[in-house]
Amino acid sequence: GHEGAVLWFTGLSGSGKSTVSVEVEKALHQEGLHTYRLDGDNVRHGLNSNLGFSPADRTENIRRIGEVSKLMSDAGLITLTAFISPYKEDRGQVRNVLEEGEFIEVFVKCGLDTCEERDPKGLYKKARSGEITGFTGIDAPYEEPVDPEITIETDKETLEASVEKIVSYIKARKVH
Ligand code: GGZ
Repeated sequence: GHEGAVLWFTGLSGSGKSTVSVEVEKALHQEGLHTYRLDGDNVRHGLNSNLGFSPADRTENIRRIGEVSKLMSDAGLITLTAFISPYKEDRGQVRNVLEEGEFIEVFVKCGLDTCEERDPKGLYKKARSGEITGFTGIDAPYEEPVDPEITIETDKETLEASVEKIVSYIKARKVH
């Protein structure tokens, strides 16, 4: 049986990937499901501490996270990942290393204007002023998912509604 799965959140900085994934994890726990969450705090400071934000480094970041997610999913966990993962091809590669139905792409859709208004770490401001370069959405690309399993719109719907969409998808999922 394949009880594990990977909820792969993708979206701009400030779109709400972390916030939503934290709340989804809480809700899944209440359903008695076992989870693990991967995000910048536990991955970019450890496993991927040798990687920056060049296109090649982002690709390698996503590849490693994909492989780790596969192991965790094999262990039966619902794994939640919260990385920008800006390249369509890189996300497609992760989908390819997982089994059919195991990869659940969650597009965290949010207008750049809203992300920039939120700017929780002041990074958009630095990117606009040129203090940092190669920032996603400003002078580095974000390639939107074409056919994601789930789309949430954090600038249009409540956090509760976004969480409910994802949790109901997981509950309805057929485990082969
Ligand atoms: C985008 C950057 C950059 C650049 C640092 N571009 O809002 P945050 O701070 O917490 O989320 C961003 C995070 C992105 O790391 P990921 O591992 O998710 O990126 S990727 O999937 O593209 O590999 C932001 C911060 O790191 N950050 N520099 N240049 N975000």
